[in-house]
Amino acid sequence: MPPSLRVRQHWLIHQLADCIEEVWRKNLELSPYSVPEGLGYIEGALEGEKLVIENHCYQTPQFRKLHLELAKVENGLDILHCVMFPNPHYDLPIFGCDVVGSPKGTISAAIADLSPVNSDRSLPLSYEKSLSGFPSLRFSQPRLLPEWGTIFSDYCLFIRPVDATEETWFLNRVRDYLTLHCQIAVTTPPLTNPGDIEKTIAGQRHYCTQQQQNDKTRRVLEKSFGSQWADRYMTTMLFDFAD
Ligand code: 18B
Repeated sequence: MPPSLRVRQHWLIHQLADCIEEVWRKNLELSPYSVPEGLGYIEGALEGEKLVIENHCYQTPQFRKLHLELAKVENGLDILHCVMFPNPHYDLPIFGCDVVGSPKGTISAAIADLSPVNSDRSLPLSYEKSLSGFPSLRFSQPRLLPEWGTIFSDYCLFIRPVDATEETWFLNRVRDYLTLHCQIAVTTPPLTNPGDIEKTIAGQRHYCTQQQQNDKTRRVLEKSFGSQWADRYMTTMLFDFAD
């Protein structure tokens, strides 16, 4: 195994990758997750633009898939992508995080959320109680969500951090969201009513079909791997759901 991509990535991405794995290890019982054939470590270079992708996946009793992905376009883009897909037998939101930047330069997008999966788009009370008490952060460049972004909660952070201070605020808030999420998840009893389980499955399906509409992600993947591959990757690796 070559050293993890993160050592060649933007500071914030490196820190976030370490932080996510640390919170997972500390709070959850991780088991291996088998990544679809050939999708663990990937290099693509159509149009001469080399893209390297590194996937780290786990599962736990409460999460059917924990996915941390690091990606690097050799001419500059650094990407961190993370999604925690709950086991649909638990009424838990979906933690997601996406950070896009250049290794030396700036971060253009930093997004993190605990996204609801029920039809009225509310978070379980335990989350609401804690999150509503977090002090608000005044980032100087908030960003507007795209049209498909109706899946995100009121606690969604979507910003362009302008300096190291704002990058650190983002990192710390992600750590707080993750820690809260893991701590609530391990004490949440499973659902017993088949109708409720159906609802969480439908909620995850909706989350994934919305995320699959992110043309900015699709374009980066298409440039290096072609459109068929990009489509397969977005539906089987990034945002898969049970039919
Ligand atoms: N994403 N992102 O994960 N995306 O995967 N991402 C971008 O400055 C990749 C998630 C989200 O404004 C951009 O505009 C690639 C998750 C939102 O229209 C690029 C991969 C979430 C936007 C990429 C990847 C999520 C966004 C443009 C696979 C949320 C803004 C950067 C490794 C939880 C979309 C910019 C818009 C943007 C790329 C959100 C290049 C290749 C989990 C909302």
